[in-house]
Amino acid sequence: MSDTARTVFRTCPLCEATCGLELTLEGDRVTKIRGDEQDVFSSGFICPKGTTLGALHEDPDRLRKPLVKRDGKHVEVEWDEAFAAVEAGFSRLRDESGDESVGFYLGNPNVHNLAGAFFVRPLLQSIKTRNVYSASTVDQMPRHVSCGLMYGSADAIPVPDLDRTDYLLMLGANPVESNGSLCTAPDFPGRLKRLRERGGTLVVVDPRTTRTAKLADRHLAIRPGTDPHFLLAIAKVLFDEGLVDYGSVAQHLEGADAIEAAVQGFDSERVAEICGLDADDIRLLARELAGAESAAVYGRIGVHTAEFGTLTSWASDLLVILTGNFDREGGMLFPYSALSRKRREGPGRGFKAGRWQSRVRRAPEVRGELPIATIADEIETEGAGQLRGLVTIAGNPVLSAPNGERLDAAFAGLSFMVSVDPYLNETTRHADVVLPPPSVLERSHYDVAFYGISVRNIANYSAAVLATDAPSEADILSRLALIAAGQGADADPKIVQRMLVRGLIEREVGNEYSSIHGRDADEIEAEVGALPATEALLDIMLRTGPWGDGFGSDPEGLSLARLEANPHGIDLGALEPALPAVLSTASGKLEVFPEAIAQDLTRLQADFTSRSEGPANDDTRLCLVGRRTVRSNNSWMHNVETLVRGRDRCTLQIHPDDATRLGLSTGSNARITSRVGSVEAPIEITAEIRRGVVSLPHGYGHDLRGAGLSVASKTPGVNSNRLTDDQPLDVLSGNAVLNGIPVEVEAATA
Ligand SMILES: Nc1nc2c(c(=O)[nH]1)N[C@H]1C(S)=C(S)[C@@H](COP(=O)(O)OP(=O)(O)OC[C@H]3O[C@@H](n4cnc5c(=O)[nH]c(N)nc54)[C@H](O)[C@@H]3O)O[C@H]1N2
Ligand SMILES: Nc1nc2c(c(=O)[nH]1)N[C@H]1C(S)=C(S)[C@@H](COP(=O)(O)OP(=O)(O)OC[C@H]3O[C@@H](n4cnc5c(=O)[nH]c(N)nc54)[C@H](O)[C@@H]3O)O[C@H]1N2
Ligand code: SF4
Ligand SMILES: [Mo]
Repeated sequence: MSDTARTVFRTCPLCEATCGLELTLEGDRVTKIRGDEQDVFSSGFICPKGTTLGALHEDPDRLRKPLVKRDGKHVEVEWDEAFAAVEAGFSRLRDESGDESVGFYLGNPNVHNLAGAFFVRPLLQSIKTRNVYSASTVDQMPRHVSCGLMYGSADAIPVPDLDRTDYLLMLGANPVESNGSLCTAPDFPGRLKRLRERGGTLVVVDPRTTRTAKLADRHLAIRPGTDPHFLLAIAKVLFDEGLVDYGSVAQHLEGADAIEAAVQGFDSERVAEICGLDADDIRLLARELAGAESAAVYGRIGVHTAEFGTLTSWASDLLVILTGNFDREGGMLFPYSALSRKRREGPGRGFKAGRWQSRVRRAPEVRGELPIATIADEIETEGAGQLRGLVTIAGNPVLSAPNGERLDAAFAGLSFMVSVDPYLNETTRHADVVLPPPSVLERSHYDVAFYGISVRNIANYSAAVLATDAPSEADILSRLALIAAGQGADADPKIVQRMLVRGLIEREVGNEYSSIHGRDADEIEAEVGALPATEALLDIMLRTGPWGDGFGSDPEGLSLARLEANPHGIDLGALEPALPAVLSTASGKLEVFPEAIAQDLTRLQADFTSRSEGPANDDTRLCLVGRRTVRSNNSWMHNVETLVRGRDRCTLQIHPDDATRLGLSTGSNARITSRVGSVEAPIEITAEIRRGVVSLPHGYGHDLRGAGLSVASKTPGVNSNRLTDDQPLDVLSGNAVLNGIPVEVEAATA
């Protein structure tokens, strides 16, 4: 290391794993990134994406200045001009068609960013619109809904006690490539290996023999879309064989009496047939789950982005509850993050969805959002309330949402669009104004969301590595909020920021359960007054949280200052049982068989009947599933040269028997056609996929005119979401169905 070099530590914000990084810099240049061996959580683990923070910062395609579209072309402008253009666009929209005609789409990186955590909400509140959409409805919304119904809060999400469990049943997840989701655990692969080293068992249910499946004791290559039937068949075996034992949660359960009757239809033999599995495996799994010292069940994208996503999420927790593994060491536990609000026993407000419906398809609202799969309907369908203007923040729905081609055309027809994004991507190329936030090195970081779904309680704050004169993303979002609220393009973003800080303090001093209840709000505000708003908000939340210093009441407790003094993070320990205090259902109980689930079960029973009788069992009818590879991150990191180098990863995986039957050979292309679209992709013949199933990764298709991704466009791949259908939804959550799509495959002619 040269004399001028310096080392900094920061958490990687790119995925849910929250790895600690050690960065070496010469001046403003990152010369090396490796895993931070002293990080309390990741202990030096890093994946290939973690080394690219410098490349992302330096990427010449990353926007440094706002863009405004003139005569169909994007040109760079100064910030004031860009905000003035936003103001003009918003006023025109509102005059022409009212607030409801403005919509929002919030993409995934919002949850990886403090600005997204704190400053999106005031923006949404500044306009009276129900047109709010996000990546959650192509992702985890089913899990929010099942947890909301069962535990009372959509954010009370139990996670497998990965480091202590003796048995893990995993469905539709591939953490060796994805590094885990809704289960924050840096070095997930290492943790799975250690599970087996200590004598534990890993079972993976996935139509593909993934790298995770290769680590498992057992791999069951299930037919896509049949996981809920499979899980309920296991539940039935537990009842039939007298293996149900609720353990210590029994006293907290509501609705348990009705479960046995409800699962009677899911006979192992019949279910095994539709799943394409062996009934003995179903029975074995039931006995193993019941017999294990401790056990957890974990499902992810493959089972959530499916027609019965919510039901499946419920059924996976149900098995944990039936076998006495809920809320106990080695089973499933609720994280208690440093930003949690303190828990208290007794009935809560419970979870409600469907407070309003989407205009065209009448899809129910969930968590204040409508399904992204219906946004094209709202844009295309004329009449009062038609969606005419859109703000996208950190998203790329043209590539990430179903029926991408239709969506692309719909966006082109909008009257006004603003995007907050560092890239001119397939979606933001439609924007009239693009507002780029500073780079990943130019912002501070704390994983607000992910420490709430983490396998240990951790707190870790990273200061910005490099300074910048450009507006922070907090400033950009605040200025948008002020414009939307009619305060004009020149209003000072500090107005919004001070309001947020003051509002939080006043809520805390007014809350009888807060550690600063009754304190003087001015005094608290003075204590955080010197900090930027983002840091002030974080500091207040940390200090009034369950581990906080209470602004003096517990001098040993957490504060931002304490985190700054601990650049490798602070480990607050393993997860602990949280019942009943974690429950906030209206009954104050764990609603193990919620009414909404009971109703949806009739839909599953109908599906079961049609699958048993119909052609769904015929493996010559192909269906499409997705996949992830470790070197990519949804749609937006294909512009990093080191990640996309080498072989084409956007291939159609197909089983040798299917390839032979269809006359497909390696080295040529296949044409894949679904109800909504058709694409061509290179063929990859592999026995590591179930017969009857083909797989394409998502996030590709970088060949659309007008985007500015020079590296990605050299190996564009195809958009798998031109095949996924925007019509079927998981009814309870509004989540899109991205797996198990019926397709036809043939040799491409050209
Ligand atoms: N490298 C990389 N890492 C990422 C991302 C990325 O794009 N690339 N994205 C991040 C994000 S936003 C998320 S949400 C997480 C997702 O994290 P994971 O859920 O682990 O994601 P996938 O790797 O897509 O795993 C889904 C698996 O489900 C299987 N599957 C498909 N259909 C079915 C089915 O019907 N039943 C069953 N049992 N399995 C099925 C697929 O074959 C696939 O292996 O990853 C995060 N991490
Ligand atoms: N077929 C299929 N489709 C899928 C999935 C699947 O498994 N199969 N997975 C789904 C899942 S789990 C997800 S999460 C979605 C993701 O869907 P989206 O969130 O819509 O898409 P991303 O590709 O994550 O795009 C993120 C955008 O955020 C920008 N960005 C990055 N960092 C920042 C930042 O700090 N600030 C701002 N303002 N912008 C930033 C990037 O430039 C990029 O344009 O895709 C979904 N789509
Ligand atoms: S696993 Fe996720 S958090 Fe860890 S280095 Fe890779 S991208 Fe970053
Ligand atoms: Mo996601």
